[in-house]
Amino acid sequence: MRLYGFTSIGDPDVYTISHRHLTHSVRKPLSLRIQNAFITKDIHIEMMEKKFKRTTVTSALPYANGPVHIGHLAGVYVPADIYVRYLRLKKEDVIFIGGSDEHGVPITIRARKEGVTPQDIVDRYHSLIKQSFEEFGISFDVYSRTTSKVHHKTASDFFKTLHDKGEFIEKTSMQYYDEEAKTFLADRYITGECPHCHSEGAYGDQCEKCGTSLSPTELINPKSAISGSKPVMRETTHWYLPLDKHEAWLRQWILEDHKEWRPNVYGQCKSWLDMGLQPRAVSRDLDWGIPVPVKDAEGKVLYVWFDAPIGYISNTKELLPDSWEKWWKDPETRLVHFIGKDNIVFHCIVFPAMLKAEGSFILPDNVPANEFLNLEGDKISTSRNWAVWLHEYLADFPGKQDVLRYVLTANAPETKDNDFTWKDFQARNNNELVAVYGNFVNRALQLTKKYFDCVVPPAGELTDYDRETLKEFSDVKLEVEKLLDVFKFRDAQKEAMNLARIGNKYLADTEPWKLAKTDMPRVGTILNISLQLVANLAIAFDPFLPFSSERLRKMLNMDSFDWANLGHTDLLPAGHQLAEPELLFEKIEDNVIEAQVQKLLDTKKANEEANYKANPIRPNIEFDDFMKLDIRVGTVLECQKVPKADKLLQFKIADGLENRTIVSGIAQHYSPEELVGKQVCFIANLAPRKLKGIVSEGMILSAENFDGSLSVVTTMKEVKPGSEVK
Ligand code: B3M
Ligand code: ZN
Repeated sequence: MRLYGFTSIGDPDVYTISHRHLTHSVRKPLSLRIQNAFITKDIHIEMMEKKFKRTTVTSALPYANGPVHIGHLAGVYVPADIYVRYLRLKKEDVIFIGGSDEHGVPITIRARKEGVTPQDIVDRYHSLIKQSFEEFGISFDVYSRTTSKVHHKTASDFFKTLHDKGEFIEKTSMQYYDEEAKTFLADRYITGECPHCHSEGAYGDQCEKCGTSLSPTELINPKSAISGSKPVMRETTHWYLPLDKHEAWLRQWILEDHKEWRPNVYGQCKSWLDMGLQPRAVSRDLDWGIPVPVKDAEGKVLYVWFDAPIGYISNTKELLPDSWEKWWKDPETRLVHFIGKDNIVFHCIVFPAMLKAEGSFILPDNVPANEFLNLEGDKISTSRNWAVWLHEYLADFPGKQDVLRYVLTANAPETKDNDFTWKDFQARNNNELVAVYGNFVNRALQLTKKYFDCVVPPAGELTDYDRETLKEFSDVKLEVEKLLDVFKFRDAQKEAMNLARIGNKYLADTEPWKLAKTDMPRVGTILNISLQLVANLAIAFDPFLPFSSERLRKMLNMDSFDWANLGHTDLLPAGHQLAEPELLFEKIEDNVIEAQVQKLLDTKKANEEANYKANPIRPNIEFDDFMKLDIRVGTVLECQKVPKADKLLQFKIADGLENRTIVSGIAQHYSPEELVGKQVCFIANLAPRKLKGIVSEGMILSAENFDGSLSVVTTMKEVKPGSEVK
């Protein structure tokens, strides 16, 4: 990342930006009152130079086939909500669009499993998800759904426009068809033997055992997951968006014009673009979804990833039937998509290509995608019930929405995957929310109650220390603002907490309770200053902890908040009546946390038992059969990732004779550097086979943990390469 230094050169409205040999001046827009900024990202300059009248904020539409958990909240909805609340506090024009994604194959699979209709599934989860978001204060202006009439029409018309403009190509291909169920089969509906690792139960799009992406025709002995019958090949025609035709402008737009995007987002886009874009099918043979609105398209629906992002537009229409267009078509509107990292390609490449092809829409200005949040060291998983579900959290911690919001932002997976642990949750509540923020607020309010009967005392003469404290406070405020502007929510919240630390220290240093007998006017000054800081904190934390700020607003008896007032020291005039103080946060005890940890341990145990049942010990074999296996120890000489295969590593192994190449599906569990020099056990006489074009001469042994994580098998003492394992 480039470094820019900002230095004031006299005129308070003009700043010099120096970057190596380049020096030029920019005029500071009035809305950004930066005094002595030093920022590490050029994005801020872009934001200062670009003038937008309004902002359309969208957050990924969750699939309505399960409840939402802390991973959703941390990755998408809390950051989006912080940003929107911040803009609203700045009195900017903003809309916040959300909704459920109710199409797609997984919903139909779930419905089939439960013996209900897809509509039943989405009705159930749409309401549950919507309610969870409401309860956590995710302040959508609209939360609708992709089964709505408005959306069906909008998506259908969008397809038709592209179709009529000749923006699609039609391609006919052979696809599996289930003659018993009389339906074409989605990739996920076909199972069979993996052509690479030969395990059973691989899906038509991927083998979950070895991680190789597949196409259904590669499966050995394919079976329909619907009827169990052997599917046959049939011709089918689909519409494709020729992304290859969009590649040139996409390269320019992302790689040149949007260098300020987060490195993870930019990097993923670059690697997609560098691999070369291919036409993408935008229709499917399925009976759940939006019918393809052209002639002779019976049994075909829009691909879920075609209609879902259009859902943002449909939901805006639902919110603002008469004025939605300015939020999507006016170049003075800024469009920002909040998503998780698995949605990057759709929001940065496919959807922009759709919008561009349509012709009248603006493109996203930024796509601040997050990495993933893990839970107690393991990947969050719906199927393994390894999650903290929002509705369960609320049942266990009523009224503590802000605590979770705070902890999730403090650990936000902004640059890398992060971990949620209950211990950390407790520590952040007790040591930060209670001991710093809550403590300061409570002391300031209680002292005012005690000495001034809940009335704001007048401030007398300020000491140098008072002035320093106020100055320090207003500097930090600028820092919070700057970080929010560039989507660094985690750091912004940390700075907000630093404001509380300043307040806490001020009270500890000035000790007004010791002066009460001797110098009441000085006590009044100290408390006046402290109360101004409290009012400031309520504003600074409002985007992050809306419930607490609202309670504090009532205690302070303030009408409303305005970000522009942040840093001001006259928010509460002398004589202003405060309400009765209450505790803002309360300590969370060990037993409460232990209960949550126990709940997870129980889940783990249940998963282990289920896993054991699913993988029982296989039938006995004869000794001679065992002797056919030749297992050896080898030393890893080289190890590297296999291009275009997320899960594969290529090894060069010293095996005592010559070196051999082995390809192994453990890239998600080890980085190549961790393995070089290590001893591994491998099957030495497995017939060679090709994986992604590389001939693999053997198989490295790993133990598979119940949670699916892999641990490579090694020897307890170092042995000579080529040693037999028996
Ligand atoms: N429903 C995928 C997901 O929830 C998808 C997002 C759609 S955003 C338009 O991860
Ligand atoms: Zn496989």
